Amino acid sequence: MALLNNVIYLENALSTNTFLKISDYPDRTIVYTFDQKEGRGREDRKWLNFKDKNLALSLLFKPEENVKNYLWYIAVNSLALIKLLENYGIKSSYIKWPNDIYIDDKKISGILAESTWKGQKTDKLIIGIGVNVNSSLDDIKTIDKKATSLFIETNKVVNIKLFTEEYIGLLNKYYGILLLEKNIDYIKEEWMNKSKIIGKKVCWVFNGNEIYGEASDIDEEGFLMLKTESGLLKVLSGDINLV
Ligand code: BT5
Repeated sequence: MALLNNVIYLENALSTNTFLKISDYPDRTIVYTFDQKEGRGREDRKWLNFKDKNLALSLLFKPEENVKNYLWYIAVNSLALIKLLENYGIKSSYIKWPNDIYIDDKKISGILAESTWKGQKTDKLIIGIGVNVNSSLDDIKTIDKKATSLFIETNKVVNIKLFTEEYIGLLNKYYGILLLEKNIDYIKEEWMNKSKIIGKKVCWVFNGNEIYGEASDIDEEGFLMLKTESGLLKVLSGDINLV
């Protein structure tokens, strides 16, 4: 039986992450829609969706043990998408640590990981991903950052339903490696391979601060290590930009 076998399609939703947060579904439920009306990004930013052209998909986990951080989950979602994009002929997509997928300097996908707690215990872990599948150049122009879609990159309209089924298939594969085989080494290696920032000069932006350094490694917990003039720093949040 597939690991993620409870899959719910919604005609529309305000936000698939919020939907899972406020409702009561079992561990390993997937919810998706092609019409998300109020998609959320990190730090109260907005995630734009273009009706019937974009995928908004969220996964619910109800872990038995507290999850120290969500980075391996974000990694799995990213690796599954990169593999799928490869299957559609795009060989150059990469991870902008920790939660974005880019092609060149354009964002095609973003991930929002959230949790809810019952006392000291993680109750829900929700990993939501938005993917620009068939959005047009005109759609993308309304986004305040450089962005792209699978359609723009390949000039072919994609069957979004099939794309989603294939993505769920790959999520099953990669979550199997993380949660059943518990092979974090494999996920870490693949994640580093697809990250393109290891060994490069980057700028870490957080709370209005900017720190420059070299992205040197991803540690055992999935955090990025930044080599700076004042020593090695562990990047816990914020954004990393190539310089
Ligand atoms: C993210 O935040 O990139 C996380 C996006 C997560 C969306 C999914 S959809 C399913 C689930 N349900 C939700 O409500 N959310 C999740 P962040 O790194 O903060 O980036 C947000 C920024 O990306 C915005 O401020 C824009 O600059 C840009 N952006 C917004 N919509 C975009 C789009 N469709 N394509 C590319 N970039 C976009």
